[in-house]
Amino acid sequence: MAIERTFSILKPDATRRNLTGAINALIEKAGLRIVAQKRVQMTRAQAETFYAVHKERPFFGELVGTMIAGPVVVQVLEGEDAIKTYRGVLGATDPAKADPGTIRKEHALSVGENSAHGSDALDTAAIEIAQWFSGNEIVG
Ligand code: DAT
Ligand code: MG
Repeated sequence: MAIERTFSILKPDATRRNLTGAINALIEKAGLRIVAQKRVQMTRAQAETFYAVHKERPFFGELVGTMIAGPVVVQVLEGEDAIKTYRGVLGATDPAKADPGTIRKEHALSVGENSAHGSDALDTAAIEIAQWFSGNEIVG
């Protein structure tokens, strides 16, 4: 295992319900350090680029609409095995299938409004971090 960085988004359903602190507490409890964080309103173009891998999926329009429905908090998380660790903290994509104690089990509303995003691999994490943060905004 190694110290990694992963990219996280606290989605509009989380900011709308004032849950960013509760989610950050779960992130920090898992040993991940929030080394960059900012609140932004995604544009439609930014959301479409971010989720381009899903553009042929039937839920793509709903997904983009959900991501721009309100502000998000974009983050870089650092720690041991951060990508896998954070996917574990997130829980399954569908909150009904997520384990107790995970962000999605405790806070998500539905598959579409599932409160947070986490990168799925080292290469996608690097791409996603670079999309949202310049190097000097990340302070480890
Ligand atoms: P994850 O966010 O767990 O990596 P994913 O990459 O498969 O999941 O999908 C990206 C997001 O798209 C997911 O967080 C919520 C949305 N999504 C996925 N499957 C969906 C579905 N069947 N209906 C509606 N939204 C869906
Ligand atoms: Mg994904």
